[in-house]
Amino acid sequence: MTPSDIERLSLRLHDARLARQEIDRLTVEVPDLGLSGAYAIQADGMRRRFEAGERQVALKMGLTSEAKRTQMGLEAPVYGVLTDRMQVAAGGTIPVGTGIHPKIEPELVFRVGRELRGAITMEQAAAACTGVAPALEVLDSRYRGFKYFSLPDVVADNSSSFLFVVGDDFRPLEGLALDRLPMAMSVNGEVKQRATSDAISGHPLLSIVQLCALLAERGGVLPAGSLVLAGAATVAEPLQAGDRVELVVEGLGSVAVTAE
Ligand code: OOG
Ligand code: MG
Repeated sequence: MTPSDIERLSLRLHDARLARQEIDRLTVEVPDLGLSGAYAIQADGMRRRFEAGERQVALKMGLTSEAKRTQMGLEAPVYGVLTDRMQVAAGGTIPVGTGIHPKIEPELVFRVGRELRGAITMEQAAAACTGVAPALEVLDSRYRGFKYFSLPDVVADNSSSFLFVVGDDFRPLEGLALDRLPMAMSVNGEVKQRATSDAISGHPLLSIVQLCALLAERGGVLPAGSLVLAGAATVAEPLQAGDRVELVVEGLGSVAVTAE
């Protein structure tokens, strides 16, 4: 792929997002897209958003749970970049009409106090984290029907990022059994998804380890002060205007949001 291919394809996704218009997956036109081309398109799409004044505040891991990989028919974890403009305050409202076909999923979010890079251990990841909180990610895909795409398609589309919500109350990691936290996501008072936090990468801190490894493959680092969404513990639920969604994580607290 040439630099002009990368720009052309990232512009197509960028325009689709702004116009709320579904498009065909990129691999229809470029069957041999591959992951390195896909991350280059993702990075170019983020360049467009940064040039428009958005600021990177978080990174997300995706497809870290078996449930999600099976739901999407995809095989490996991926990452995406989240900006200040994508963050919705806890207890706030999700403007579903600004997306195409949004879905919501239960997550944990870490705050990382210092820069992390390359091959790190889980202990190093834990030591760098200044807190953990419940989080909800609202996904959207620029692709037709939000389905039947390949890993490179998802990655190029910033791993289906749209909006995210983090709990107000970050807790220190000390004393928390991070891989044994019961998580329950309810929609309009009815629990729709349940899991234990080890559904996220076997241990949610492993998501940070994997993220650093994936970033290093393309010369990237996890900047100090970043939030990291560790990946959904369960499949995502469709989100409609009027829905109130709450995630309760036993031992950690809760976060809620209302769709409008
Ligand atoms: C890809 C993004 C997955 C997660 O937490 O697993 C993700 C998708 O499902 O479209 O964010
Ligand atoms: Mg997610």
